[in-house]
Amino acid sequence: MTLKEFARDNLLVLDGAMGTMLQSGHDARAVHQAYLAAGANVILTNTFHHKTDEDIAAAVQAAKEAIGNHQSYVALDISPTGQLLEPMGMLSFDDAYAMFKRQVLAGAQAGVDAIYIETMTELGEARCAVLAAKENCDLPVFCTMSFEENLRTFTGVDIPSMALTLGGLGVDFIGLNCSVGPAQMKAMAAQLLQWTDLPVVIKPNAGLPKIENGQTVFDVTPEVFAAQMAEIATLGVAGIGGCCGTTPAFIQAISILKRSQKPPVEIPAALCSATKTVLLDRVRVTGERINPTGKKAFQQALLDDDLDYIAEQAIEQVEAGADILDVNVGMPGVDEPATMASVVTHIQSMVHAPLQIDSTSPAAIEAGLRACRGKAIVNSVNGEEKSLREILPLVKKYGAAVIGLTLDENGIPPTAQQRLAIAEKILAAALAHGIPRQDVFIDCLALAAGAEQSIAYETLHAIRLVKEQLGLKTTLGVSNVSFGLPAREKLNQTFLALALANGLDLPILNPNNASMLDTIACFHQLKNIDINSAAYLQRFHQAVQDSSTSGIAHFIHNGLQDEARAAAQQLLREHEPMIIVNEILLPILDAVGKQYESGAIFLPQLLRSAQAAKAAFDTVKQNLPAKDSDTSETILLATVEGDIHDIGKNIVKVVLENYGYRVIDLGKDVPAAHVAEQAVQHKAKLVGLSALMTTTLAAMEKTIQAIKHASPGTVVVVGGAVLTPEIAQRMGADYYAKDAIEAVAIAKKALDKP
Ligand code: THG
Repeated sequence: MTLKEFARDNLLVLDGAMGTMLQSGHDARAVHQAYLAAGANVILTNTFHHKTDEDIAAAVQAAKEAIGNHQSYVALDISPTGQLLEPMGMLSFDDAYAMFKRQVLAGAQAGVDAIYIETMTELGEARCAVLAAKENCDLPVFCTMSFEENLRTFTGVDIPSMALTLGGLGVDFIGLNCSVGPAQMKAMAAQLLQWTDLPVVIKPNAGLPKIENGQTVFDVTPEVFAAQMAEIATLGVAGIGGCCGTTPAFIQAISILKRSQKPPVEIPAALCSATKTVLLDRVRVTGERINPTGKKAFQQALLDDDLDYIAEQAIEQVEAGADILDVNVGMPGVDEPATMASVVTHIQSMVHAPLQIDSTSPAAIEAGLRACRGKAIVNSVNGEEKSLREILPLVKKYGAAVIGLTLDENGIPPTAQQRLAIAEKILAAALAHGIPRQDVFIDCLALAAGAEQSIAYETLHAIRLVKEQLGLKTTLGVSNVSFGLPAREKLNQTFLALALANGLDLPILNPNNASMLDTIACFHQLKNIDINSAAYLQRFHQAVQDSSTSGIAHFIHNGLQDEARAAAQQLLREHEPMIIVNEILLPILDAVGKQYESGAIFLPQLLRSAQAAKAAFDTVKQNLPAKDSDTSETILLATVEGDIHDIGKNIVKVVLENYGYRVIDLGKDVPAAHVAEQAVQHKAKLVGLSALMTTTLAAMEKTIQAIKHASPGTVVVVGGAVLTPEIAQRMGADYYAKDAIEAVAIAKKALDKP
């Protein structure tokens, strides 16, 4: 029986923690045997770190030997790269893909039963790993991500966005692992089950970490774990297991649980980025401005590869009220697939809005879909056989939605009935490719009323027919209607109102035209979608709007480096450098930090803002007297020995630097003695240490002792996923920082004392 067949009727019992078991003296095969004896029927290979092909082959071999003739399965464990992908970090999509592909090929070659991608916190990286698995083997693919108690990963991914995106890519099992215990994970599991039809696997930690007799332990016993997992099992999950802190006793205790039927769910029609899911439960605006048509400045930006100019268009439209952004980069002289990929990548680090990939080139569409970190819309297919044949497989493969234009080999038909017939044909083709009905949006095509007045109104009729007869969502490039006429905005606004009344869901328009968004706000009020007129009142009651969309605060908030640099240059004409730093830049950074702490923005925005602030800061620093700019104290950072996961440390580095501190980064997997020696050599007043894994907490403690021994005056701050303030204190650290913003506050305290 294959793993997928087995999983249809049986509860998958996965194994528990590997690292801590290995530390207590077992070899990998003995750990596997202990979990199998406890009742596990799926075991994960000892490959959490990226290993050589030989290591992977040996790890798979050990797992297979342990299984012998148990009715059990071996899954290849694949973990995050430990680096952030571009543009947030330095790792390119292609390099990350190559790393995952190598692991998948080695595992498949060694004969695993499944690929198990786990502990992911960045949706772009999870997608990259899933694509590498799907494109290089035929094995079932698991993908599980790690959410914190606020139901987001540390890069801001939310559960609906994960479910929509990974489900669309065709993973076979989806789930949650690590970060919290079963008590905290239950709410996460319930939300995930609302957003997916896929079998769900849940692998929490043994509660939350605490210190006992100088050791890090987790606070839940096997009995309590099993009781809490029983509640999760009754929700209808397909697999259960344990992550950090769990042992064979935990797996034994849950192995008696039975599979409960998952109640069927209706997954809402929705699109998403990595951090935001947009429900299609009302009119949603697609911003059309990222498009070179008729715009000299935009065309020049494309030719110059000026991504910040394009990002500014994205930010402006979202601030004006766009829910989705159309991205079109097609023009002569531009390598459309490459440009589509880089523009999509860049925009995504600046705004949360889902994207619509607008191109007639299948290669450009695929490049855009590959780079996209969420569930996108493909704009578009039409009724021509060639279009359907080339585009629909891409839509299916990447789990996107798709716009169907009601035209075919004979052009745009004049009557609504003929356009309905093309819509039907497109729908049938989409369904045949396995694209769900709710992901097909029909564009009945607005024509220029000045040129084709006799049939312009027919578009409205076609929208109604598509709505009533096919029940599909509709989209429309509204401003086509006024082409070549005066008073375009008035005609557009009236046409929009009529189209909404006939069932238009996704108008494509310029959101900077406030009158168009006014019309939509009014429509929602009249349609009783805007309950208690809340949005209406917010839009029209606010007398004075904040008009500060220029200036350095805006540029830093939106992560626009070139603009921030130019604005700093401008400020230098009017203010002293130290005034700019202390009274303008630092307060802006503090405001950004507060937004991050409150969950208003996420890690990608924080990093972009920090980088823009650094650009401004560097500009100002060139004008500081040498003495002033050299007084900054040195901070040492290191990820402790045995740990290669240094994302957290890298983020802290960027943010500290942008507050003007001099940071020396010792890297990852750094021996205690080396950190201590460097602390002495640089007379460091502050050292920051990070560790991601429970197994490296001992190395962290040893490093703290070495620093304190060699340089008693040095202050030590620690951070990392498995740490708590309590553990930090027990280890002898002076401070615990839960994130980069706290690290800055601590640096201020430790270094800036008068
Ligand atoms: N249906 C679908 N997709 C579409 C369209 C559609 N994508 C492209 C287009 N139509 C919608 N997008 C745009 C983008 C740019 C402009 C208009 C529509 C545009 N307008 C000004 C003009 O017409 O001269 C340019 C000047 C300016 O705005 O500054 O360029 O129908 N599915």
